[in-house]
Amino acid sequence: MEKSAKLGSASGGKDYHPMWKDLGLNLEAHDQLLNVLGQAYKDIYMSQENRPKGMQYFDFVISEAHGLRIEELMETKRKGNKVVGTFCVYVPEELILAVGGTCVGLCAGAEIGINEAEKVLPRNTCALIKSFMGFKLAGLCPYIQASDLVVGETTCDGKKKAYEILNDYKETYVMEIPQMKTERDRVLWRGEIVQFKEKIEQLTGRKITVENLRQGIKIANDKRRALQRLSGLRKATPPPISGLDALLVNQIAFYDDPLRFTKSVNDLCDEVEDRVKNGIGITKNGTPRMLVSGSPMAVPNWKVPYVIETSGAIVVAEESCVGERSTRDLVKEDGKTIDEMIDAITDRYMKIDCACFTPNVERTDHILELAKEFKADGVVHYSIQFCTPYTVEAHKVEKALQQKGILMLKIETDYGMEDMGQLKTRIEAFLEMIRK
Ligand code: BJ8
Repeated sequence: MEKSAKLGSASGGKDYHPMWKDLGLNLEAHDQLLNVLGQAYKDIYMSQENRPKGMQYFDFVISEAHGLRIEELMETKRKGNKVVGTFCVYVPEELILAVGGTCVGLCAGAEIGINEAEKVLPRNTCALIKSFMGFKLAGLCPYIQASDLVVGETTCDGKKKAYEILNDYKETYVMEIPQMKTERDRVLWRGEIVQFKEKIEQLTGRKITVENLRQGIKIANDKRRALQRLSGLRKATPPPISGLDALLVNQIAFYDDPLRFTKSVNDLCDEVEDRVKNGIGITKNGTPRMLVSGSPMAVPNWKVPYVIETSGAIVVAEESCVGERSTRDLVKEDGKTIDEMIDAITDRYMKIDCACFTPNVERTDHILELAKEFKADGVVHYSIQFCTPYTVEAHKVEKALQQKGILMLKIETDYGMEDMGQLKTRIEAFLEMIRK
């Protein structure tokens, strides 16, 4: 991708309407979405000061998220490769990459399309689920339109029941995720991965071999390594990059070309590393450092970090699937047979500590570790409204943090902007408590 487009414009100058029409998007509503997104991006991202220059690449990717990136996906499809759309970090990307496929995270972070979603889903469904359903039903997500297959998972009840409805509009293959982490659950999950491998082979007409799977594992691991490197640099005092920018990089990881993305993150890290060496920060020393923990924040869900960072604090880490939870663990790369590689993939994914699991003590332990490593002054626990797993688990998290003397603020919100003022008041009051 050339870095020449107008930053923050959601179309980059070229007219993609013919492509969007071919994909079956609702052109009028989609134009409105891009206008809203372009404006929000300018207000939230381009207003930040002192950003690393390396963020220009990610600004550009965002500006072309529905344009050039979709063109690239259509091009790879013309060459006979497949595009697989997903909603969860449990879907093993390695198997898709092995056969030259592309794995993309589907649109699920905006309120638009909600009226359509509420025609088929109860109103009190979490915003992420309503969002993906709304994007599909309102004809707004070019990624789902470009996907040859959508892969869902039996994580929370809302998602697994919504996939039954989504399947009426787009073929949705569902992976069964266990609810516990005993040996029996591992056996179930390994079986699911083997079955998914067969599904991908059938979809692409290509065999997964030791060589191509090794390559798939390496590509996915390299991406995670680059994101781990960026995360590690945020431990510095003062923090060298804003939480908003780091979140953006993690969000883009779900749909950019993985090789180009990894290189761009490493380039950004080189620059950020220099900042750390020279003591250059994005904020002054003494700015309260926040760990945000909980439900994932899909593009363009920037509300909570935006409010935190415009209220005098900085986000230093995200304990979330768009953050540490999806980048922390690597797949072992020393497997010599397909069976060993499948074992390594099984083990890596079994470590994901989604609140859909019970018990889920690993997550609480990780939050405590992160709070310590990143020298967090407080934790903002974020649950998407009506997300039972994270909202209920917040109680255990708060108790564990209290025992360590770390303050936590519980936030439950949707994708709407109506509660921005109220959130700001609560976050400012929380920061006041921390400063005392
Ligand atoms: S591994 S966090 S990406 S399921 S917010 S839809 S849990 S009601 S998104 Fe998730 Fe996979 Fe878990 Fe991660 Fe349900 Fe909660 Fe909505 Fe959620």
